[in-house]
Amino acid sequence: MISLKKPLIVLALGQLFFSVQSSAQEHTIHPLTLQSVKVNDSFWSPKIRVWNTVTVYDVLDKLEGKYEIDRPDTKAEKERTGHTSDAFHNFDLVAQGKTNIGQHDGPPWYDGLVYETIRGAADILAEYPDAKLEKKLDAYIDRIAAAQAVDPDGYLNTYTTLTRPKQRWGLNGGQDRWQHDVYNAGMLVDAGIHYYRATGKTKLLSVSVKLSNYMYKVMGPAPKNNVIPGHGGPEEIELRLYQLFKQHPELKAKMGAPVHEQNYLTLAKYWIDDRGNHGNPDSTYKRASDGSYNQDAIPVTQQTTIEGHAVRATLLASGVTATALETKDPAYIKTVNNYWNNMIGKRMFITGGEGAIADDERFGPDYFLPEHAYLETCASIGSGFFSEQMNELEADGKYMDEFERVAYNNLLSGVSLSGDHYFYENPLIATDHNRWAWHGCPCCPPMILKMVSALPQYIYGYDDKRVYVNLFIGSEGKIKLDGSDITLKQTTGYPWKGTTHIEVITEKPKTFTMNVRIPGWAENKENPFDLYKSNVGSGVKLKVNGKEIALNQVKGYATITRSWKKGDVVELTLPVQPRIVSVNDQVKTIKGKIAIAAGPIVYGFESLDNPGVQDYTLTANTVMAINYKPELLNGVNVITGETTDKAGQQVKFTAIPFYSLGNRKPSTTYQVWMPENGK
Ligand code: FUB
Ligand code: ZN
Repeated sequence: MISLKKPLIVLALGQLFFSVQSSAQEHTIHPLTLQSVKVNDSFWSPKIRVWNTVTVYDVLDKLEGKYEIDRPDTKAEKERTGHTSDAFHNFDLVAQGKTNIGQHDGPPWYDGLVYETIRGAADILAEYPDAKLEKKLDAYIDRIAAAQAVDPDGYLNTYTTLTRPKQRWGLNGGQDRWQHDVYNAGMLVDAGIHYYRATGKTKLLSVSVKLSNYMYKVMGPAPKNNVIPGHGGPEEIELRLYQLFKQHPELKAKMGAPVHEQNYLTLAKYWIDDRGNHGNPDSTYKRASDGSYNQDAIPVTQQTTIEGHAVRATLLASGVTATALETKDPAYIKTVNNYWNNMIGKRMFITGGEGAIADDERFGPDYFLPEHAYLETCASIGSGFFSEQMNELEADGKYMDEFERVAYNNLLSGVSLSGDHYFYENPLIATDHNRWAWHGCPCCPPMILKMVSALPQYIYGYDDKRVYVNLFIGSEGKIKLDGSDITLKQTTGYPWKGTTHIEVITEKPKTFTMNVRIPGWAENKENPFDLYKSNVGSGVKLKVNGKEIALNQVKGYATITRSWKKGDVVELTLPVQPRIVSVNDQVKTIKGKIAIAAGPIVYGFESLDNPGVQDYTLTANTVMAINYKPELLNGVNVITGETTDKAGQQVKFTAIPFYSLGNRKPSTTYQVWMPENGK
């Protein structure tokens, strides 16, 4: 049984098409716009259909309070208030001018979860127009704008207004770490940007501008107030607001408020640089330290390890990386490398999970990787966003290896195959671990929506001379490279099969470099720091137009430079076959245990297929078979083999992808790591 040691609930599209692809610089990678990628993939497309038709509506309905009670926390909340928690009702109360009424539905960050869901939904709309969804979102946006309109400064955080209006931003004895004023504001701005990019509509963006202007006015070096976000994330978003207006100055006139985009960059940098600066206790410019929990014990550029609340830490890390990309500040670049190296080299779980410790939902110490770890879905997603940003900064395939690990494992496990039940914790061993319909702290479903809707952008990338194939997902990506329109068309059976074809479509022959990521696991480098080890032999092959070519690798990518003409095809073969993964000797918590993976997918053993699994051992050189079962769990590769139980009896085992565990009844007992036979 999973237990939370400390329950956290203390409760004109065409114009946009190429427009963000203009400032290419060598060796910083740019992702594509959502409108320039179309996914058509046997693994992802059916899932995307479920997320677009079930999950996004499910999350919005549940945020409206339409959820089944299947947990003690949602039950207790309903008993306390007499109703289910409706996030939109909070906005309506504020719009009616209510304040200080001691009543607010859901956690203080409920507004933020609405905005995050709107961001995810906006990205869905950018790829898959859906008039019904857009109408629904427009109606929510009207209610949000109405709530902001009652405040002359444009302030908006329903929790603070309804329960402690004198403590905006955590000032006057409040605590932003709890109130989430700045976090919620950041998520609002993010939603405004994404909704504009998807639909061209500016209402939510204008709300975002007013709120950002207000934050810029009240937060900053003295004589302003010493305020940092009580939860990382807003740093990256204010930077995005700055970038949006830099790219589209014509938008400023539509905001109904002044736009000085430089202020948003200043604010983002202030929120990074002010961490660790608690002010002189005798001055008015002071605040309580949020400690390492909120990455605030010491200045960011002095932080050499990734610490504290794992969602806060990974979102801050992503924000510092994005700011480093913009400013090229060497101190930021050094810091984010330190964060990433520590996270991936010493604290990451085999499924891409992050945050070992339930208490405070924190990163644990180095090499502390217990099977029962907490591993919040949001933390893994935060680390995925961070890794993607690192790849944009450093152009090194190892970052996308770790993005991919998250995507195929700890991200997908967070949502049921039916698309309407969710995991908060994703431990590597569990009994009676069930996805829930709704949670007292339902932060993970909106994060899942944000990541799955953004993911197509990261399949390809480009700089001024090169295109990058980062992920193996059937798709078409349109790239403007050095003045030429290039389309890359990918077909693949990945992750179940190892062969991918990438067709180049270009009007005229053009010389450029195509960088194709070669995953570390395919070359016996399970982890760049040897935190995990595996050996799948040699099976990577690369062909151009049917002819094998030498693997010329630079920083995790096979590079192919030639004059490309329409119809040229690159064929990549990766050894997607079962492999045994072991762990670095420094990891005492899973000493003597091994796990199974194939391609990017980590496998687990569910008691339904493996009665008595708790007594199994595994032999490192066991012979394993891998077969696709279309009728099982919406179609998965299953790994089978023979081993012995602790009594020495021969037993057959069946392993299924980690992400698919817990989708069948009645079994929800599973484990990933197995004691190695003889160890
Ligand atoms: O604080 C908002 C969200 O609630 C965090 O990101 C989650 O970890 C949960 O604590
Ligand atoms: Zn979460």
